[in-house]
Parts: sequence; structure tokens; C-alpha cells
Amino acid sequence: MGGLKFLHTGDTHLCHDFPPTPTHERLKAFNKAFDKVVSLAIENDVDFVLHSGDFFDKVHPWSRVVSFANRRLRKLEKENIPFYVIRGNHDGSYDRLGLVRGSAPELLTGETEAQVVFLDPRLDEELGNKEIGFRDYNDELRIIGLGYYGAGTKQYVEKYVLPAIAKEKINIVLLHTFVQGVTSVPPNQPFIPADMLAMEGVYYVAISHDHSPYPPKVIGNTVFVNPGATEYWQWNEAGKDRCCCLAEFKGGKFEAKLIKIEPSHEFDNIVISPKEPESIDWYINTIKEEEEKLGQEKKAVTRFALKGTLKEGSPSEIPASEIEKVLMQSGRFIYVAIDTSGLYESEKAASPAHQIFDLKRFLMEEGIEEEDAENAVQIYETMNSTLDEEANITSMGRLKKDAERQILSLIRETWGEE
Ligand SMILES: [Mn+2]
Repeated sequence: MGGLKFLHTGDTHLCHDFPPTPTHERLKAFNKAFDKVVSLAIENDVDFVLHSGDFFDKVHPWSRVVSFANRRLRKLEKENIPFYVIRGNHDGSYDRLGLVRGSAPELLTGETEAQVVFLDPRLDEELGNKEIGFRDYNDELRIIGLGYYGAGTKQYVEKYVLPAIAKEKINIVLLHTFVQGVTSVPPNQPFIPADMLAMEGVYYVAISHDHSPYPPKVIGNTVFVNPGATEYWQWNEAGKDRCCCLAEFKGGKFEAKLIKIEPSHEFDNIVISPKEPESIDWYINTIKEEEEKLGQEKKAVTRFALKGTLKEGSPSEIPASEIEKVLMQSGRFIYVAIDTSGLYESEKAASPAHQIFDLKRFLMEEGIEEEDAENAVQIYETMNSTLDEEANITSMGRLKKDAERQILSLIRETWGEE
């Protein structure tokens, strides 16, 4: 097995239209990043490519993007490089019973079945396949893959991944989840601890879901890699490297290194957040100053996020769309936005209706004891901050169960039976 090489990528999010305009420019940027991954695989003469989920950004990607992806996979096939892929949270869905309900990776095809391998234990079960959630690349190497299962992740790792590990082989595991000890684990998000897979026989764990790249982490004999996204998917990813990972089997283990992928656009999220209240003119001048600092080599995709409280006047007095228009006319930007949603009007300008409602004073005026009024304020504030946290809200806009339970237990602690 000496010299065996593979390329690991994930979160390519093909067909992501972000920012929403100009759509084709950004679609091309995501395609171009995947094109680079394919070129790197061929240049480095790898044996296969691994994709750890969210190949597409949507369950129903547009057909011209699907055609593009298949043309690139055909290039790999010509070089005899198979492609292994799992389902992410964006390009597949599953129901309460864990049954897979439509997955975009099924749209990826090769001339032969061995070229594009979609690893999914539930699909294997339904199709009556012999190998459930894994394929043997050869006699010595096994590739095991588990798609996204949200809160069921730990349970599915136990049910499908652990039994598939063949101790006498070199096992590679593909996962789409947060991994404690390797990636970030945002509050109230499903994860598995790295220790669950750092074991004999598991040589490489290919992770995606966290869009930031993390350097390879070795625990025992197992190397964990989360290479991150290949293009910029959201504003908060600005400034972070875009990468894939090249791994080579040397001296009984995988040596892995991240390879940077050059983004198509200058991508900036410029937060303008002064310590003290500032004037409207100050914000306008600061936008100009920040704009002059931007890199010049590439067309820019830029958001100016204005924060704070104005010294006088209200955010609607900032001529945001005029500034955007002037900046667009400079020809340097393909997208620019002045976001004033985090900017507040000066207290002088605020009408009484906008002043913060003093709940404690109101309750005490209604004859409620001070201690009870304080408790009510605490619960009210906890609910507000919980609702403000995006991680606590489901995609349907409801409060997640965990967050709801935390609020209910606070209420019980405060007013429950002694
Ligand atoms: Mn994801």
C-alpha cells in the first residue's frame, strides 16, 4: 500500500447562489473551485478522490450544474480515479425513521458503477446491497461512509460505521458532522467525539460540515481532517482559507496536508463597529476608507456591515443604495451591499414607542413583588437571547427542542415546587 494517494474534499456546495446576484458569476465560482480539486487530483496522480458531503448545495440542483459536475467526474474516470461521496445536510434529506428521501449525489454518474460510489448504509439496505455503507477499494483498503443524520449521528455511527470497520484492513471513514476534538462544535448542534473513531484499523477520518479548514489532527494512529469548504458560502467565512487535502500512505500511516484553493473573487465582510456613537458622515467616510484598502487583483464580492448606535439621525438616512450604485459603477465589484440592519438610530431620534420597555418597572407598578419582577425579567431576557441565536432555530423557524427544554427548566427552577 506504500505510495497510495488520495485527495479529500467536501462542502463544495455546487449550485449555491450566494450572494444572490449576479447568480451565474457565483455559480461559476463554486464550479471553478471543484474544477481545481479535479485538476489537483490528476496532477498529483492520486488513486481516488473522497468527498465528505454537501457536494451540491441543494437537493434539486440545476441541470447545467449537474452536467458540469458529471463532465468533471468523467475527466477523473479517464485517468482511472474513482470518486467516493456521501450525502450532506444540504444535498439530501432523510425522514424521522432515517430513511433517505432523495439525495442529489445520486445524480452523479460515471461510465461504470465503480467510478462514482455514493456511500449510504440506508440506501444499501433498501437496495439489498451486500456491503452496507462501505466498499472495499482493494483487499487491503476499505472506505466507509455515513451521510448526515443530524441528532441521530452518534446512533448511526454505532449502528453502521463501527460494525463496518475491518480491523485487519486500512479503513477510511467519511462523515458529515461536527467532531469534538477536531472541528468546532456550535451550541445545540449534533456532533460525535473524535474518540469514537480514534481506534485500531481506522487510519483516516474524512470530515466535512464545518466550513473552516482545520490542520490534520492525529489521535493515536488515526488522522482526522476537516478541509473546510472550497468556496465562500456565507459572509462569516470571509478571510478564511479555502482548502482540500492530499493524503499519502507512508510508513504505515497517512500523511495529510491541506492544499489551498484560490477563490475566484475578493470576498470581504467588512464590519464597521465604532466604540462610541458616530455620525452618519463618519459611517459614509469609513466605507470609503475601507473600500480603498480592498485588494485590487480580483473582482470583489463585498458586504459592509454597519453596527452601533448613531450619534444623531436614523439608519434610513444613510444613502445605502446610492453608495452601492457608485461602488458598482467603479467596475471593481460584482456584488456590494451596505447592510444597516445592525445599526440603531440615536436615542434622541428614537420615538417613545421605540424606547426599551422597562418590564421590571411595569410589573412592580402592577403590584408584583420586586423579586418576582426580577425573575420575570430574567426569563424574558433568556427567551429573547435564545430566539436571537440562529443555532436554536430549526429550518422551519421553530425553537429547537433542546433550547425549549432549557427555557422550561429555568422557569421550573424559578417558580416550580420547592
Ligand atoms: Mn454541511
